[in-house]
Amino acid sequence: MERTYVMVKPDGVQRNLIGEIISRFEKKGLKIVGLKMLHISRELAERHYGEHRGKPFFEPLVDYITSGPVVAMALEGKDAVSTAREMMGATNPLKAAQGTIRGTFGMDIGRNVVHGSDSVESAARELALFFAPGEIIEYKRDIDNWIYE
Ligand code: IDP
Repeated sequence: MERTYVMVKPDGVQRNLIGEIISRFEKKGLKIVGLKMLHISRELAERHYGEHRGKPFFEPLVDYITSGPVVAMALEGKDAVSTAREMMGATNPLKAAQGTIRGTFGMDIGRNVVHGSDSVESAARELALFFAPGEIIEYKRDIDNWIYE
């Protein structure tokens, strides 16, 4: 089973979309193995988005992601990284397929409601940035027999 890092961004929190977004992942069958609210520091934001340093949107992106609390999630499941990305839709919400989270709830690339790791490697890196080892919870979910063959 794979793990991914998903986050409700500050606009998602302010727009009362926390429950809606978590609910979509839960209903899909992804298992929540880590969950918390935090206010991201500039230092953490700059590490998380390190690959974008130097790009014109880097500073506005750090301002955005530190502008209010976020909800951080560790999700586990079959192909969790690509599954969560597909559920979120394209980075630009106006390009994201209808029905996806960004396609349903977003208008602007700089306010795109959710984050999800883009590869297994970045998932491991981001999970380690946002969760201490003891904050990822291993547990058995009886319903898994009805979700997986
Ligand atoms: P992703 O979030 O879909 O993986 P990335 O290219 O990794 O997309 O970009 C990270 C975040 O930076 C995006 O989710 C978006 O909030 C912001 N971003 C990316 N490109 C732009 C841009 O051209 N203008 C403003 N913000 C951008």
